Amino acid sequence: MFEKVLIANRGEIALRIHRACREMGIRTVAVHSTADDNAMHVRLADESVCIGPPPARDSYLNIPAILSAAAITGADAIHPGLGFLAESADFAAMVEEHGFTFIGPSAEHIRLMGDKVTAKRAAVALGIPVVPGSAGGVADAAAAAEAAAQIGYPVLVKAAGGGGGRGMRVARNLEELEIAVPQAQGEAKAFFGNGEVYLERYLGKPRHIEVQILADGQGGVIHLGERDCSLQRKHQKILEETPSPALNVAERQQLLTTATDAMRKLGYKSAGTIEFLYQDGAFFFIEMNTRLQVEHPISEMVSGIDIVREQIRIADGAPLGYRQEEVRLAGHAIECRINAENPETFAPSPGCVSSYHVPGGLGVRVDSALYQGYTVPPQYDSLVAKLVVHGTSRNECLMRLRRALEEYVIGGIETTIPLHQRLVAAADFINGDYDIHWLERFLTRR
Ligand code: MV4
Repeated sequence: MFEKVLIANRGEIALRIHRACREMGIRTVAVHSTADDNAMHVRLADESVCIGPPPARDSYLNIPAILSAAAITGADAIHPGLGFLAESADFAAMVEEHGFTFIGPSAEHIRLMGDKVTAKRAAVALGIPVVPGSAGGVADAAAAAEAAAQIGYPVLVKAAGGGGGRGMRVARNLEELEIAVPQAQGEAKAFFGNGEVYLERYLGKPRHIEVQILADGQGGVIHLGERDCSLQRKHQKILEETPSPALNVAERQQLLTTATDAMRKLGYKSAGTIEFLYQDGAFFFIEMNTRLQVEHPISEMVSGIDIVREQIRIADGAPLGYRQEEVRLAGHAIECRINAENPETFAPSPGCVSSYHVPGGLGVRVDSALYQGYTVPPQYDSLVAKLVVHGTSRNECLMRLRRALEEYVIGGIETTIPLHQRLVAAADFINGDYDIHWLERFLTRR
């Protein structure tokens, strides 16, 4: 097993990885920017290395600085966490070329899934249902028009290099398509340096449901159930839950076995998530995330399996510690993403945390790098805490979540806790009756 792991990240996820390492007897190296001198991930790590100034491109995205930090501290492996370099195939390859182990999938699988056109082609080959659409990219509006005539309107123009909704345009007819294609190409080129776009039938009211996979690259593949991530605003997830209130037993089984079988066929290794849109009883592959995800704790809460520990064991060459028959998914779990933002305008609210009280008790988990007296820097993501609650039933989980939200005190900065309190009191949410557009409509009410 590794003796020392460098964690190439910050905040709550760096802490999460540190905790898994500690429990495994692995020493940790934190890296940090000068904005994070006093960060909790630096304080808890066995060693730390400053890798640059506050802008992420000069520090948390600075590959030479990170590799140098690993070399001088004698780390065996590098965990990229999420965001930053976690889905950079080039980084994964360079880590290995420099003699360290990358705690994640192969650079080839990261690259395959990073391009949405090649990912979709792979999904088809693996027997995963995809949204009907163009066969690969479309070169221009004329080619798009031909594809759209086959698919039927409305269609969605998507960026091959994309994700997160950038370079996406809905077209309801030919006239709109002729505008949408060059617009999407321009935006895609500007954001991803890749102007390639493709077409899909536009689903008007889907849910976003994803499957958590763990695979050892030796034939061992398990799922840890699905997560419903439909509650989002501007492509930022706000609250996630498992199991999805939308699926019946047969649909769930079909979804989970399809995803698991596909990853076995692919020879995938590490943790991964397959994202689907679900509408009118059918599910369609949209993307695969080849990394640990923010919302992984809800899958841990219902399965009792430490996903980060399994990632580390797998990277070390060990077979999966579990067979599917040994995985028991019990009860219900919900995660509230708590951001340092105004709960109505979503304006960032960095600053000093003047008072801090964390909820606890049965079934309550808080993943956060906050502490009283800490100053949330303005340079990074506004996620400051994840409140994760488990209950034997969805109703018990909701009752516990309301109680935990009441207990949580984060003083001195604005947070989205009041938004979550409104959300858990909303009838549609209580009934599990929501799609990917529900939250944005809810936010315009009142
Ligand atoms: C879609 C869709 C409707 N139809 N594809 C948005 C981000 C990207 N990763 C996939 N996205 C969507 N793809 C088809 N064919 C609607 C969305 C979408 C969405 C998906 C998941 C979660 C939130 C979303 C919000 C708006 C649009």
